[in-house]
Amino acid sequence: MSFTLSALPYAHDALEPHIDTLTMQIHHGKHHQAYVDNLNKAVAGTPNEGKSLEELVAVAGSISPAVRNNGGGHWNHSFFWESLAPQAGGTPDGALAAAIDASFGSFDAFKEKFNNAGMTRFGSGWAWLLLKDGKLEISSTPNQDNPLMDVAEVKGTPLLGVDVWEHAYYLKYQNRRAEYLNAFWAVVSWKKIAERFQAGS
Ligand code: MN3
Repeated sequence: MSFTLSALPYAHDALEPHIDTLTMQIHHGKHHQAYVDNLNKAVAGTPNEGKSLEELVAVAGSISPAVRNNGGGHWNHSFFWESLAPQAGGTPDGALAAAIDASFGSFDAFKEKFNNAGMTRFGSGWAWLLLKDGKLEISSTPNQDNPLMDVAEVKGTPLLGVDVWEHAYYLKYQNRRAEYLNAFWAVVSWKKIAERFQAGS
């Protein structure tokens, strides 16, 4: 049973103008597809063939770099597409909003800290909002690592992640990562993030 690329849960142009159509086409159809293809190649004929993506990610520190990087890439991008939606953005409500206020002071303070995690990740990687021991935390990871990995500096259950690899924003925003990070908030599906929060807390 090999890994496959799921279709996007919306059209390629659905996140315009915040995330542009061509970026979505290349990011999903080329970059994410390549992680899937390279993961399948890396596990073929090894004891890791047949293991689930979650099983592989959990032991990232003791598997080959090809499985760690491409398995992380497949997991992270699948999670990312599901975190976004057209006509989304705004602010969370209910228990998630209360937890964000309690952990970070306010929604604006949370956004600032999350954006800062994305801005200060040198090179390529991800910024995360995660649940750790029942509390919300913000972290960032290099390359295609994520908080589910045994090698993560801050381990926990990811609720929201943003891809800060240049391939996620360069066509529209060029070197302006801050502008991309600001635009990202307009397409965050707080409905999905709240579901993950409920399931994890
Ligand atoms: Mn990417």
